[in-house]
Amino acid sequence: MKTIETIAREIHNAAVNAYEVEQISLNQSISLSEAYKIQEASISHRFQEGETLIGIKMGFTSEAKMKQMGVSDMIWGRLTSSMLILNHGKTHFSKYIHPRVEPEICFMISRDIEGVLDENQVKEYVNGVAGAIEIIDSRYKNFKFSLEDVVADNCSSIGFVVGDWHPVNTPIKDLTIELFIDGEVVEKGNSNDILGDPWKSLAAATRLAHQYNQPIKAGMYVMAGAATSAAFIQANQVVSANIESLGTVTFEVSE
Ligand code: OOG
Ligand code: MG
Repeated sequence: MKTIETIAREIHNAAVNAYEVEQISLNQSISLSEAYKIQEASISHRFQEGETLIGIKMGFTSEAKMKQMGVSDMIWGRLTSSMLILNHGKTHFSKYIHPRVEPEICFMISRDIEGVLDENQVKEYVNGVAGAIEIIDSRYKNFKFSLEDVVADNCSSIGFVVGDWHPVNTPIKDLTIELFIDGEVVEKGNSNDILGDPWKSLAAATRLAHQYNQPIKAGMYVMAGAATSAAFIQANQVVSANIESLGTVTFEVSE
C-alpha cells in the first residue's frame, strides 16, 4: 500500500512532466476523502515550486460529462498559476499527455466567500462572467479512472482559457454553446446543461469548498464545468468556443 504522500508525489511528477501512470484504484482502494487529501498534497508540490492557487473548478456538473466519463458525482479541483492560458494565446502540445477540451463558463470572485451560498446569494460575490475553455489531461492511461482516481488527479486539470468578462447581471441561462476545432463544430450544447443553471455550479462550489476547508477568495476564477462532452486535440490545431452573448474564446495548440 502506498501512502498518500507517495501517490501525491507520483501524480504531481506525472502531471508536470506529462507522462501517464496506472490508475490508483487498480492497485489499492482509496476513499473519496483520501482522494481529496492526495489532490491537496499533490498540488502543494506545485506551490513549493512557486505556483499559486488562482481558482477552483467544478467537474461533472453536466449529464454529458458524467456519461462520457462513466461517473455520477460532482467533483472539484484546484486551478494554479501555470494553468491559465491567454485568450488568443498559444499552448504547446508537448506539455500534455492526451489532452481534451471542453466549453465552460467562468466566474470571477469579487469578495471572499466564507460559508455555503445558494445560486442567488453567490451573485453578490462575483464581478464578472465569461465564456471559457478547459483543457483536461488525465494522468491515467487511456483517460480512464474511478471517481476517487480523478479527484486524486486534481480532476484532470492542466489548463484553462477565459474570454472577455461581462457584468454579473449578464444572463447566462439558456445560452447556446459550441466548441470548434479548426473551425469545425465538434460539440454543441446549452448552458442549462450545467446543472440547469450555471449559477448552481458556483453555489455547489461554495458547498464543496466549505466541506474541504478551501477558502474561495476575491480574485479567484471558478470554472463551472463543461456543458458538453470533451474532444481530443492534437498539435497544430486552433480550438475555439462560442458561448452565445458571452462571445468567443480561442487558442492555438503548437508542437
Ligand atoms: C474530469 C474533469 C471533469 C468537467 O468540466 O466536467 C471536468 C475529466 O473529465 O477528466 O472538468
Ligand atoms: Mg471541466
